[in-house]
Amino acid sequence: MKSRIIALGLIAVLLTGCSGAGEISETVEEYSGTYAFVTKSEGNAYNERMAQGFQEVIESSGGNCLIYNPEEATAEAQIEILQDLLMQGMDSITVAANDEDALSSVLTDAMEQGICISTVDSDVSADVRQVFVNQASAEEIARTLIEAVYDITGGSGQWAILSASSQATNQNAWIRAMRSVMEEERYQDLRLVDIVYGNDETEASKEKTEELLENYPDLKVICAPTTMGLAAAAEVLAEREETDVKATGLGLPSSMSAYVRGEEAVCPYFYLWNPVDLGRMSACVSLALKEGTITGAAGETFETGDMGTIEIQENEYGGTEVIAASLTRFDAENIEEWETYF
Ligand code: RAM
Repeated sequence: MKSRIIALGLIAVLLTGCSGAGEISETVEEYSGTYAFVTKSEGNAYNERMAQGFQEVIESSGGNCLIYNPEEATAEAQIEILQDLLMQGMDSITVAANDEDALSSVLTDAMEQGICISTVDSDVSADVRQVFVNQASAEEIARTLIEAVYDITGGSGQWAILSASSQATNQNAWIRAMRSVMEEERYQDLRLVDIVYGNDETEASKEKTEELLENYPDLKVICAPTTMGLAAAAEVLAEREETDVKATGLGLPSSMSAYVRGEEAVCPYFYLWNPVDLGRMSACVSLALKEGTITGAAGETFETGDMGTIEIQENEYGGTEVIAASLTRFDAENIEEWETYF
């Protein structure tokens, strides 16, 4: 998983592309076109790593890459950027959505203009994108996190979720999946007492953590399925020497290394996939959509160099997806190995 270089084969392809220009049989030596990537928000190292992977593959393949980081993790901020991109006329747009439905209108316009549309990290509704580049299944993420909560609490007691924004498609899918895993017999003594939203902002997430600690004196674990939230929760817990509350969730090794070491570690362990690889996979999808080697239909395949031949699958919430990564556990043993990568 570490630092993969995707050497996209510069192969002969039959160009059909999203523009629906008809079938032009042509041998291309290099990819071309302009590929925009819209993250959830600025100031989030996870988004930067993902964009870095995307840019690396697009540019090394001969494409022009434009990265946009909205000022806030809101649908409104993304819509403004997307409207601008439509005026400029892109070949491809990839977005990590802050809202499942609110981008529908602008993405419909984009598709009507013949722009290739894909999502990554956080999806929109299936009819306004061709394919979703998913980090891992919601079920895998939910099961892994609930099992961590079970383990760290000792199998019983109160826990809470510190999420990102309340509209984020990925966060809501994971929370839904967590609720369903929680129904299993094994987890009956765990009590989810609250779900709070820190909007992927450090200060807001710290405030929400403080509120949880105040409102639930018997709280044992805060599970944050967001890298910004987990780092903020860990910071608050580390500052409060008297608390026994622990944090776990999805985090970046680079922002969590201060919190996983030692017996009193506020975060015994956490999980993530490689965000750079997620961005690289997303770029491969955008290139293949643009060149017309795929349309986003289930069963289609495309080449990614060292990530192998990838097959597009049905997505459980509609439309199709590519599963890009798998979860790695990070703890005191392996954090040093990873913290310089992402
Ligand atoms: C945050 C974002 C992102 C999520 C990661 C784990 O940076 O909310 O969407 O996938 O955490």
